[in-house]
Amino acid sequence: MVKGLIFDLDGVIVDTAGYHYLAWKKLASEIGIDIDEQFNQSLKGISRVESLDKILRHGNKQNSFTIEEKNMLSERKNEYYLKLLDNISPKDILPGVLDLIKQANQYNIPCVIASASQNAPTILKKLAIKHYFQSIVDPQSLKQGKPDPEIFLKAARLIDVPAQYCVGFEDSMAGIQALKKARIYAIGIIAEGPLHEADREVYSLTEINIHTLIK
Ligand code: B16
Ligand code: MG
Repeated sequence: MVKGLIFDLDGVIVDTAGYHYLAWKKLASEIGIDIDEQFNQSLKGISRVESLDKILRHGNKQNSFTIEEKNMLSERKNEYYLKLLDNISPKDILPGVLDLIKQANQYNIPCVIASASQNAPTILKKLAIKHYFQSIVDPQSLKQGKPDPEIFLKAARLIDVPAQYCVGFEDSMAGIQALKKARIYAIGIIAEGPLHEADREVYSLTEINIHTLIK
């Protein structure tokens, strides 16, 4: 019986991976590194700092910048990303999301966001759905990113529901692994490729029936 719903953001509620990609590509090209869409897949669910480190390693420039310079590069990428986010609105909410969170609210099943994105509150406001969520995990409060289970265990604590009574929705491999380590039932939203480690794979949240979850 499910008593709490835990949502990843990018790739589950809204598809912002393309905007992350454009912003990283611009930043990377400014420092002489080329990234393609396939490489971008490996950045899904990974924090901003880790993403930059991966890009620098990809371009063999892992020792070319000081910590201060890397902070400036991350901030610059975020400025590019935020500019691109100007375009998003409720029409970008992925299929099935609104019905699911509205129904969960009706049945008093708390919903919580467990995203690596520091921009989650801004994005949820732009989508006009922030009020459906009881809580948002602050990714800066975490010691480890996904695939460590910390973010999902914290999400379950924030809504005061034991992990075994929660369901988590994720689109990244790192996120599915984190859910499994937290012993949370993992539903994988398939975009590019399969998420075989998930307990269940769906193409969109339209396939999720709240009544089946909570009975
Ligand atoms: P920000 P999720 C993740 O969101 C993205 O998948 C990942 O590509 C991004 O680097 C990360 O958020 C950090 O985002 O730069 O906005 O803090 O999938 O965990 O919701
Ligand atoms: Mg995601």
